[in-house]
Amino acid sequence: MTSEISRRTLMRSAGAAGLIVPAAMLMTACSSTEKPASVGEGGTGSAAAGGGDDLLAKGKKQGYLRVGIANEPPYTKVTADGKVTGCEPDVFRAVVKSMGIPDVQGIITPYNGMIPGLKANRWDAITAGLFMKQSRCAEVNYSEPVIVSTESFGVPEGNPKHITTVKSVLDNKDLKIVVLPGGFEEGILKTAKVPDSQMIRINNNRSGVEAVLAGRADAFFLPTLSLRALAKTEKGLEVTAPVEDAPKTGSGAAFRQSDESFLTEYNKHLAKLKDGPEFAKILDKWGFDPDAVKGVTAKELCKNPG
Ligand code: 6CS
Repeated sequence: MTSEISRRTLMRSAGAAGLIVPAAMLMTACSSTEKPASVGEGGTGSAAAGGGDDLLAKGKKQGYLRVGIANEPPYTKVTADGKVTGCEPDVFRAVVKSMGIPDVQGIITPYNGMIPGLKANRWDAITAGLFMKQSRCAEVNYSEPVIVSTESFGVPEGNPKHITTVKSVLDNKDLKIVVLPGGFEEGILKTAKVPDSQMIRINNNRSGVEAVLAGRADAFFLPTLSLRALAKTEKGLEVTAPVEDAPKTGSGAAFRQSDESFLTEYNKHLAKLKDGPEFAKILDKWGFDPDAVKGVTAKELCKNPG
């Protein structure tokens, strides 16, 4: 499985996106290999033009597909040596491998750039844990769900402001809540009519935690497992129990609407993966409950408001 970064691709992506790729990744870049990059930032490569058959043929021909990711463990994770992993990319890689496409190349991007980037053919799919909701399902086609997960608040130890539900935020107008721009949690607060003045938008998870620990914000609203992963290294952060009045979250791979035939094939192979041991092995590895997604459909999750 290709897992190295091609220096040429990284520099092109970084240059094009104006983003700095951590030196560590460049250090591990293989110089002139034909292997595709496994991760870049804000890439501008030429992904498939729409049209499912093209996508499958293209993936088989070049040996990989490009995916939009966020680098937010355990949903997505780029290792120090540039490997694209995490629950969603690992499931995606297993499914497309069974379709005859051996590898995956990741492009790191903020959540609010994922659908525009997919539509602009900068990547071929989104495998970031981009939770399903009406507005997103109107723009892209999701595979059947891979994960179902919950939301929590990251708060200072002891949760001094007693932030446990969306209602507790609504009831205290002084509370400032960090959310990711265009993220699912921002949408939950908007749907609940939380004033915009109570939201602090930060695009970097560690900066979100720092804002809470420094007292510039009262909580960071993020998926439970993402906050628990951050709390392992960000001392002083407490993760609340799952937020009871947040909608049920879940995601799968997201594709362009023009790639309908690819999606149909993808779902067939995903169903086969779910019936075997590998699916549970991947989800268990990243801390997700493989049984939680049983019986849950994209149609159901796409009814989520916002
Ligand atoms: O779907 C979203 O927008 C959210 N998904 C994850 C995995 N993290 C935060 C983001 O807001």
